[in-house]
Amino acid sequence: MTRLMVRGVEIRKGALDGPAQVRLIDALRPVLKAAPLFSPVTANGKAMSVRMTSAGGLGWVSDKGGYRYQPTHPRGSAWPAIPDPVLDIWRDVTGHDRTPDCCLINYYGEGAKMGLHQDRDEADFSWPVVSVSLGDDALFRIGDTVRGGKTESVWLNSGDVVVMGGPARLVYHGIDRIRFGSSRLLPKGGRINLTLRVAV
Ligand code: MD6
Ligand code: FE
Repeated sequence: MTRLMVRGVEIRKGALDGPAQVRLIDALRPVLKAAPLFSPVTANGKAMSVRMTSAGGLGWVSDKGGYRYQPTHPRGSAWPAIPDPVLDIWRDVTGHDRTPDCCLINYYGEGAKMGLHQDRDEADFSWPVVSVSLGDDALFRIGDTVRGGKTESVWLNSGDVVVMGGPARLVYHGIDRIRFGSSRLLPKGGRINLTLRVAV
């Protein structure tokens, strides 16, 4: 594993080896079955190209009513528990025993991307946000804590772990594009990104 620091964000390249990535996908399969991916709509009525779901006590949703953490999937059921291998990564990386409230699961199919944003719907920014990349390569753009600042981009590969904490907790970031079909981890291609957050 090599540690890269990009604008204060820690990128652990190759943090998870192939078998660990397969174990994660296996652990996510029942989660996706219990809480199917859905296409969130932003407050201005546009559908996001990324499909989402969550695990944990709280999930992140966005719809006409705005975006928020809530205890149920849009279909009304409680979110499934965060799988143990995912919690192990959180503990490993943060050293904290407090488990995250939310594991947001983002799926990028061909052409999907995510605009520059800050993760600021959580109550306490002293907790880091930890993310795990699985599947296709993605071009991750990292900016400043204010909109419009200088940005730097880095390719995230399957098995990379990103830690956004400390002074970089509120930097703008997004995914410009993925290289669809670059990985064979997911049978139908695409990319899964998990983000672990303490929300309340
Ligand atoms: C993605 N990641 O990798 C989008 N947020 O698909 C994020 O939005 C993100 O990687 C907070 C912390 C780490 C991240
Ligand atoms: Fe984010």
